Amino acid sequence: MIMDTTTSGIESLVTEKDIQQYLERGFWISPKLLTDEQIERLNRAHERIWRGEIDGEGFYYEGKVVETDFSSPAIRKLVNGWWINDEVRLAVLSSLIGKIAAALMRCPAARLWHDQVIEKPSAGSGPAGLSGNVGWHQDYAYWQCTDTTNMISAWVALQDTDLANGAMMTLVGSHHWGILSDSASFKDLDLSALRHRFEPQMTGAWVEEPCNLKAGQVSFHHALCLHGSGPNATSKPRRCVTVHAMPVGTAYQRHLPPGCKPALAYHTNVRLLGPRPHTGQKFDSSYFPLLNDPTYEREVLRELR
Ligand SMILES: O=C(O)CCC(=O)C(=O)O
Repeated sequence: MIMDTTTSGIESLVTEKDIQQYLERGFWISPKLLTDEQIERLNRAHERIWRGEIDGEGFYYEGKVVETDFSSPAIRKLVNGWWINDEVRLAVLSSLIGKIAAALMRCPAARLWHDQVIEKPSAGSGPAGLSGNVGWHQDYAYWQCTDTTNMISAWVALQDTDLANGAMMTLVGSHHWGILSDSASFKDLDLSALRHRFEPQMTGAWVEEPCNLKAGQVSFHHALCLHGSGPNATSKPRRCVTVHAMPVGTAYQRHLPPGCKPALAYHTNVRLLGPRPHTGQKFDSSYFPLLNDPTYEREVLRELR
């Protein structure tokens, strides 16, 4: 894409054609959205997080980070890094990502559902095995307590990323297949077994596409888009921050949609609605902020001009 640096807004970064592509294919890859300095700062943020350092006076969303086994190639992740790290907070609440997410969801504005800080360590010199994999899954399989499937994930690359270091892969058009059964399968590491699980439910062809990203590019995928990833066969960690977002006005739903197991009708975010949540109650408190912090947007647009 050619940047129109004469305009000052986000419209120069995501066009109507890009939005159509997202709606057809279920994902869209942005141009570089972070400056080199921001990428460097987020890499340092990762290191601080994995050392157990926290900013501010608050607490972890899911309790203290478990002791990390740095020799394991298994993925490590922290949910809601923005609660405890200032740099992650800036990136996650960025209006740059928020406005693009809203444009792709075709809604007036986006709110944060939650974030994830994810590191896929190097598989080392031995055979990679399955332990660094992320199983083919649909994000909405975990989010069925919300009243819309029109949710989105922004995967922010903190290094050049391709299949060699375990890039995410998406299945083209799979968001048109609806919610599949047993697709809360992030932790099922056998990608070919999962393909066998999903093939009978598919209403289109199995077309994998790697999300090849330069550092600072962001891939946006629909909550029903099947995606997963393989091992990191390089010597360096593969790092990202993911921003999971929803349209303003998204509300809680208690009813169990067909095929939804009771455990999946619950999400830890539901407790943030208070002790007696009710169907129709909006996820609109400060736990689910509007994605409108202009800091990153200012810095990036300044650099582009
Ligand atoms: O980092 C990965 O390989 C998977 C991330 C993911 O599942 C997501 O961002 O929704």
